[in-house]
Amino acid sequence: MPKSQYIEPKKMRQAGEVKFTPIPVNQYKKTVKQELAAKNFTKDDLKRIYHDMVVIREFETMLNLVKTTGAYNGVEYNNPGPAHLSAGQEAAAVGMAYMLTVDDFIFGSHRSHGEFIAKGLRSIELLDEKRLEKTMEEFFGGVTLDVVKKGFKGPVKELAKRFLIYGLMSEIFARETGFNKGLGGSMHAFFTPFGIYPNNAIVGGSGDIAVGAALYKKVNRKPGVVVANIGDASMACGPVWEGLMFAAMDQFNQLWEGDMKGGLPVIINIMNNQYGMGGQTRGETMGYDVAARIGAGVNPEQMHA
Ligand SMILES: Cc1ncc(C[n+]2csc(CCOP(=O)(O)OP(=O)(O)O)c2C)c(N)n1
Ligand SMILES: [Mg+2]
Repeated sequence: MPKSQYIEPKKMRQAGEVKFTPIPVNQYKKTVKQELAAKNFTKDDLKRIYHDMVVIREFETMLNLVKTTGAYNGVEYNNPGPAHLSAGQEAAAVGMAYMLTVDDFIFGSHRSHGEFIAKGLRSIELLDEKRLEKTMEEFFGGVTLDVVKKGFKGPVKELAKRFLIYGLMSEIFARETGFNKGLGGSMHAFFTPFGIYPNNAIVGGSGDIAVGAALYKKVNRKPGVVVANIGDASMACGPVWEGLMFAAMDQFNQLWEGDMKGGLPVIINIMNNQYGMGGQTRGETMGYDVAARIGAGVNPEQMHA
């Protein structure tokens, strides 16, 4: 109990109102032409965005065909493991990763292949060739790299893309050459050299783990922010609320001192596809109407929602 924060009964019991400010929703309406004209993006930026979206879609199309037909492009394969796909959510994944650096961490859900690939491609874009080569060579003694470099002649960044896709695919297929030796699989894949922290089979599991990672970054003065990519239905989960409350604690602003003053570097990114497993969130299983409303009650900044 901080003695410096005296709670004055008279003031606390004064009549008043709790006020909320409007939360903007669906404000982004620009076209590709407008973005180019405003010079917010170059043609190459936009091509990269589209490229990364297509890579994600094709990767998951491959998984879907393997699951449903036992083959992809004439190669037969049987994958008895899970694969929760995110067709239609590619833009959300690429947009999430677009401005991030390698120092920024992402955590995912049971449906996070897209975010994994988007963050991986973004990191490959940012890292220089030497560091990419070193990362691939040193990863598990180069077992993953050995497979992808066989017969490949091309730039290091292209090799790194093959490494990313193969490492994730092998992981989903429970192979030893996967990023986590096949022990994590679709829902627990990670590759920390690119700032990709684990996906999570526990719905909302990343909603509090990411807050812990943000606290780690803060108290150790590490650069970067942490993103929790979680589904709309996870907003009903207790751990997510614990994470939200922890991230918004007043003490960060009121009691922490010097360069430690201020909130945690965390972004709660709700991948809102309007459904959970047992129903639709809006109008049925939740009362929030719009997910961004949840931030409104958490602190006076409304979690910057
Ligand atoms: C704690 C927990 N409860 C229930 C489940 C079963 N489950 C798997 S996915 C899912 C729905 C998740 O919905 P949402 O968070 O909106 O993600 P989406 O599937 O829409 O991407 C549920 C309930 C689980 N994995 N973990
Ligand atoms: Mg959902």
